[in-house]
Amino acid sequence: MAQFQEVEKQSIMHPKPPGLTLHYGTAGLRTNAKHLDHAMFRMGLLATLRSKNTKATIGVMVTASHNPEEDNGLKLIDPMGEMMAPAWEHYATQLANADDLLTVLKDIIEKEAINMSQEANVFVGKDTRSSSARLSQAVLDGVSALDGHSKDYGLVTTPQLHYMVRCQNTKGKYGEATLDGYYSKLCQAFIQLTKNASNRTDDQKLLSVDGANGIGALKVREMESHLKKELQISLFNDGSQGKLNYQCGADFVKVQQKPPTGFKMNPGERYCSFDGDADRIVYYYTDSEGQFHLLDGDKIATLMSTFLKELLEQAGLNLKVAVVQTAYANGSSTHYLENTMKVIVRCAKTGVKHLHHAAQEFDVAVYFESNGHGTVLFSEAAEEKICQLAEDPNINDEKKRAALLLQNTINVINQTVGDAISDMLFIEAILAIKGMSVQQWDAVYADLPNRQLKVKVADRRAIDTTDAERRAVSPPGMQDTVDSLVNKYKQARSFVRPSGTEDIVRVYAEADTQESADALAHEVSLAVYRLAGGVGEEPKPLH
Ligand code: 16G
Ligand code: ZN
Repeated sequence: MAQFQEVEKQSIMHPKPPGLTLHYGTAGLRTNAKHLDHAMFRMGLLATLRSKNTKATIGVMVTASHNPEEDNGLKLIDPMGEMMAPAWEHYATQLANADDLLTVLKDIIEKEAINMSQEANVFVGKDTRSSSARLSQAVLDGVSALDGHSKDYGLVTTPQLHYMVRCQNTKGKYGEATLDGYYSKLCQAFIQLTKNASNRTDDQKLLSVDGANGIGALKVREMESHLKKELQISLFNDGSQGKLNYQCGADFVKVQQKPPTGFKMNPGERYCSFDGDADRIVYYYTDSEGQFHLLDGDKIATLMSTFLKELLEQAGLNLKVAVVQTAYANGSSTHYLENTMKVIVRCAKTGVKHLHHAAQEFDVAVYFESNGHGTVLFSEAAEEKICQLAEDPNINDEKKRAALLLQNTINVINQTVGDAISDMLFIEAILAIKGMSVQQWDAVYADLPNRQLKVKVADRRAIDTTDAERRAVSPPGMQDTVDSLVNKYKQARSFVRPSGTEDIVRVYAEADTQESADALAHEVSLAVYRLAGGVGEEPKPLH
């Protein structure tokens, strides 16, 4: 076939470096940008096949999120704006590593019974990395080699591209597949929501945003005029001087538990940080003693789910709210949600696709990883009930207000994936409506002190887990040891899991004091080292 000849010809321009193996994992493909050209071309081919296979538009986002500027990567986006189906992740890995490209390509076509005369459409976007322009061109080359149509959105955040894909495939029902459409939908909903905040002062309209020197900063700037001064953003780490993700951004703030560099914090004021592709957000402030307070994904999920539950009750709608977390969620947040808020809490495996999937089972579900990636999903039936109620002329004022707030909430949220911009607008609207300060939000519950450690082992697959990664089933004796160590401390919890992104085992521990959490984390690390084949020096105590 002429198509395959074209692929063969073009692939010569995108040679695979010998001996390189890549893996399409939870975060897509990710490595040093020098090694990615061939993989990008090939993922252009794969996206075209996926488009023919689903008879819908597929997205390809070129980004390495919170990784350093030298890295790059790619994520494929399925028709409803969600992450690509797991079966195809396997094809992505095979194709990226194939020495005989055509054989693997034909194999996928045969296995999925793809009709090669079916039209294909692929949306492509990229972040601000210096390598992104060249690499997204390689994706576009891949699409055209298989006669696919492509639309290059250029510089966009990851969630913006997810949004475009969903808009395109739902024929405008979700919104218009343009940046202007995205800003208009979200900002109009935000302005409608904040109209309900009667005593909002000018001070409460101010927010400082750390753009991680990345794409999020550019896009916040682009959005500003749509906000009509209802939110006044002071942007720092906007990319004009600093390096992408370097000592700034959501990942830095969460992992280091300290403010980003690049500005001075004023006590009591509200700050937030995006990550390098703006699909994560965390909030923070310092108190009058200079103490740093972080409001992570768990605090965000609590704020959002509480707001939604209250509104649904006021609206008299019998819809269940659930929160989906991972094992990393602070025990205090889970306790508060289950016992005080009385919402359903589910624990999913680490990785956005697992949370998203678990959230799809409920009427209204808030999902968040502690690291700040998350969003809210409404089932189709829930959306319909809310819209019907909002249009019902025979309801009282309280119900009407709640129904309209819920309707605007649906519109401010990007349901395809965690979106720092959309999450920020929703959080700001909730704080405004509730007249809540960041300190009051923080005081809803107190985080249990916790510690995360890494252990190097010969083969991290020696650790196998169950129960959403909360219990180890191998190596033998591992879980019993963890259990007996946990029993020594108060309010303690600990688990171990192999990392999906690094060649290490991760250890998490929490307890009533920082000393206890640190000691427990160290003792569990030692157990991993001894039972799961640790390499290098034995883990040392933290104090
Ligand atoms: C990936 C995941 C992120 C998860 C992290 C865990 C996506 C898009 N990203 O970055 O959600 O928190 O991996 O890394 O799913 P780990 O397995 O090394 O702990
Ligand atoms: Zn990201």
